[in-house]
Amino acid sequence: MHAVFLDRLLQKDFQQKGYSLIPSLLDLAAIDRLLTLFKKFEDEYSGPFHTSHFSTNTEYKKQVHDLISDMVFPLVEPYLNDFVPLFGNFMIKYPDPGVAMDLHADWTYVDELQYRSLAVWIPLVDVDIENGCFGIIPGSQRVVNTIRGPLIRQSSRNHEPEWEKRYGKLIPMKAGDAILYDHALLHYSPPNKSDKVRPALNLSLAPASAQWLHYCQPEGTNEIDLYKVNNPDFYINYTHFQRPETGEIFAKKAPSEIEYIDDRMNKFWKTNLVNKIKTWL
Ligand SMILES: O=C(O)CCC(=O)C(=O)O
Repeated sequence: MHAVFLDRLLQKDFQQKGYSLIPSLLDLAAIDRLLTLFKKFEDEYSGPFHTSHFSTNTEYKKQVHDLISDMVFPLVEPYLNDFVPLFGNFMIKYPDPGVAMDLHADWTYVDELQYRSLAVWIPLVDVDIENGCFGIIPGSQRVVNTIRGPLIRQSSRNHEPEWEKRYGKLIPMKAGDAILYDHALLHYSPPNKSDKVRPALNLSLAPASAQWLHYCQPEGTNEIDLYKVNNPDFYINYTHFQRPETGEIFAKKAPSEIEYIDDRMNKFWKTNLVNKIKTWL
C-alpha cells in the first residue's frame, strides 16, 4: 500500500482515524485572497449549499481550482508521499437552519486497495456547531465501498442520522485550519444556524503514480461506468451527474453489484472494538 504521509507516525494515525488536522495552515493574507475570489463569484452561488464543482461555468471552476491549488498545495505537499492536486472547490453554506450536508464519503479517485487519495477541507471563517463545521466518523474509511461516485448509491439511506449520532465527531476549527481526510471517510456538516455565510474550500489530491479513476452512474442509466482519468482537467470539464465528456471508459458494472454499507455500519462498534484490541496487542 502506497503511504499517504511521509512521516511514519502521521501515517499510522491517518490510517487508523482516516483524517489528520493541521492547525493554521493558511495565514490571514492567504485567507484574504481566497475570500476575495469567493466574493468575486457571488453571482454564481445558488441554493443554501453551493459547491463550485456543481457549476457548468468552466471558467469560474478553473479560476477557483487554480487559486486553491496554488495556495494550498505547496503547504500540504511537504507532508505527503508524492501527491498531486486534482481539483479544488469552494464549499459554501448559507444560513438555513434546515439544510445540513448528509453523511457521505467522497468519490473514488484511485484503486483504494493499493492507494489512498485525500481531500483538504479548510474553512475561511471560524466554524463550530452553530455555522456548520465539519463532522466525521473516525475509522469509517475502513468499512465503506471502494466504488463511489455521482449517483452511485451506497446505503439504504435509512440509518445515516443514527450513525452520525452514535459515531460522529464534530470538529470546530479556526479560519485557515485544515483537515486532511481520506476520500473514503464518512463525513457530514450540520446546518448553518448563524446569520452569516460559511465559505470553505476543498482540494482533492491523489498519488502522482496512481492511475486516477472516476466511477459514475450517468443520470437516467442503469450502469456504472469506470473511467481512466489521465488529466485533472477531466474534473473541471465534468458536468455533474452526466456522462463525462472526456476520459476513457474501461469497465462497466451493474449498480446491483454495489453492496450497501448498512450491515457494516450497523456493526461498526464491533469493528472499532476489534481495532482497539489490536492496537493493545
Ligand atoms: O462544506 C461542507 O459543509 C461539507 C463538505 C463536504 O461534505 C465535502 O467537502 O465533501
